[in-house]
Amino acid sequence: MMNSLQDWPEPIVRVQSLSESGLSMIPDRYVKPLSDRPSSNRPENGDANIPIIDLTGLTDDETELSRSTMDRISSACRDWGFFQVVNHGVSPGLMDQARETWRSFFHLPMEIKQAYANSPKTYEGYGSRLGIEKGAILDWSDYYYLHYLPLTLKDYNKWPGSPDYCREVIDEYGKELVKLGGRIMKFLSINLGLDESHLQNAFGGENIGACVRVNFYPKCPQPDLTLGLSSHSDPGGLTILLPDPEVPGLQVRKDDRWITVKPARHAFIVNIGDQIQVLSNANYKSVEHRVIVNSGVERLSLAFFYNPKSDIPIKPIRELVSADKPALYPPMTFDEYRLFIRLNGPKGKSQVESLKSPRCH
Ligand SMILES: O=C(O)CCC(=O)C(=O)O
Repeated sequence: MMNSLQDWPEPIVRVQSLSESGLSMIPDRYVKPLSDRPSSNRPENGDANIPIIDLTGLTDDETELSRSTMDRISSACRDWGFFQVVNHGVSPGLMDQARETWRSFFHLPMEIKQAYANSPKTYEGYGSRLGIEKGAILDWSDYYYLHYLPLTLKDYNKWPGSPDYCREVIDEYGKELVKLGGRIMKFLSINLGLDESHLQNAFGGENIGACVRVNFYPKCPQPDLTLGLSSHSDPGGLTILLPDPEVPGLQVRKDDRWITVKPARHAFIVNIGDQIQVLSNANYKSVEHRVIVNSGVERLSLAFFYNPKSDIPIKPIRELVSADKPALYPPMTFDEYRLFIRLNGPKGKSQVESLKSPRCH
């Protein structure tokens, strides 16, 4: 297994270089089968959006505003698996700085970026594909992936050295996002009827993992034939996404439609990952999402993954298991779990579904 993760099955092509070469047709290996193309589904309801939740009212006191905000978070977790948060406590200036720092990185000369080229062993660094299946149809994006926590995995040498303030900005951003992640974990825990630190403790308490994936979606001459990121659910705990404020692209599955997220100003997009689906015994669902691209303008997003400690077994929380609702998933560590996506790439929700105990079908 480990050997098969040593290297990519084919030479890596940077999507940004393809885009900048000015080609008018995309190469075949980016052309999706008809059923996966952006327009293959029922047209979306143009006004629909994921819930936008203002966290201002969330105080420790049991005020009405506080209760109604908690109820809105609860419904969003059950009905959508996704919501946007505003007034979340992270400074808008830091959000803009983080995004623009990464934009500067992606606009550096290719030789500089290539020094950080990644391998499928840890995925850390500058990458252009997920999964190592030879001949796979690829997504129209490049990315940068790095570990922020635990400290034993944090390695500045694998973080960009330029722009020269890049590492400092990532550190500052990471610190704020760990704080926000911890707060959201409390809300979810209380809403599940648990003690406020129960979910966090199930993640390993202070010893969580945290990673960043910066997605760069270059302009695409034939956006109707491909996707920037194929449909997937996030394998980790919680994802806190900083979207591109100017360019929509993220689509969330709602029943049999794809809803395009309209980002609110200085909002984060929060979504439930597979590990919380498992811990909550499917009270909360990790929902499939994908990214569409366009011919006019590039798009950049920062995904912050707030994950359980990677070597502890994750299984449905005892309080959420009953005779009526038996445990839907067997225990599995996050290390074991994420090998699937590292080998197979984004594949809808096939992994978490395949884990379900047979007696529950
Ligand atoms: O670019 C986006 O808006 C979404 C990115 C995403 O789904 C991911 O990084 O897992």
